[in-house]
Amino acid sequence: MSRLRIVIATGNDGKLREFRRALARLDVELVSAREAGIARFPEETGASYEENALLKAGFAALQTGLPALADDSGLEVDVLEGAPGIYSARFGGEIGDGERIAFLLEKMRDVPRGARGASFVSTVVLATPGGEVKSFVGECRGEILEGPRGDGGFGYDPVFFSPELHRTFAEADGYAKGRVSHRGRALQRFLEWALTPVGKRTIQETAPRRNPNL
Ligand code: ITT
Repeated sequence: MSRLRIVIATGNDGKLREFRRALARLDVELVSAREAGIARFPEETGASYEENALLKAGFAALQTGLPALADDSGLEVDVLEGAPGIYSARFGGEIGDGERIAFLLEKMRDVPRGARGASFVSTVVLATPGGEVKSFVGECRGEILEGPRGDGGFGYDPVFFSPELHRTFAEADGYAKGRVSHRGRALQRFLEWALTPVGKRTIQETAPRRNPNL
């Protein structure tokens, strides 16, 4: 029998690597958006991480006829009142990761150590072509350093210092980041749910929501 296939609905190769690593235990074939022939995703017009993740997962599920998983995530900086949040990918405009980090550091230039706390937040959404939806959230705390350290990961990883790992996410290896990161935690919750036999799930865990976009 052929294995169940799930599309990973992201155009971000860093995220894709993290999905593959986190879900390696699942006996399913993970198909990237590129492999599934998806060249572009709809504009992220949602007002929350969940709405944006659903836009991506729902779109991929309908395009491919396969269940799809997407993540929408962001960096919430305490002194910036939670910014850039859902706008993290666009913070500072159409620029590269290095310039985006420089833009963030400039905004935090006068913020002393001890006041540079931040959270990474992720909502992972599973959507089926039939319109069922399930969400999983994950969060992690850290501090924004005054300069980048390390060359692994992607996005804001070089300036996000994790007290749990005693290093930045860009200095940590992928397994360590996956153990404590926002996306890693959301995906652990998805895994626990996916690996729980249906008869052992609570009613709340079993009942899917309907995709409001359909
Ligand atoms: P897809 O929408 O195609 O999945 P994206 O990068 O545009 O890719 P988002 O819209 O969810 O993804 O934007 C999240 C942004 O937040 C991302 O581009 C990074 O700048 C930042 N971010 C999220 N998770 C991160 C992580 O684990 N490490 C570093 N930066 C992260």
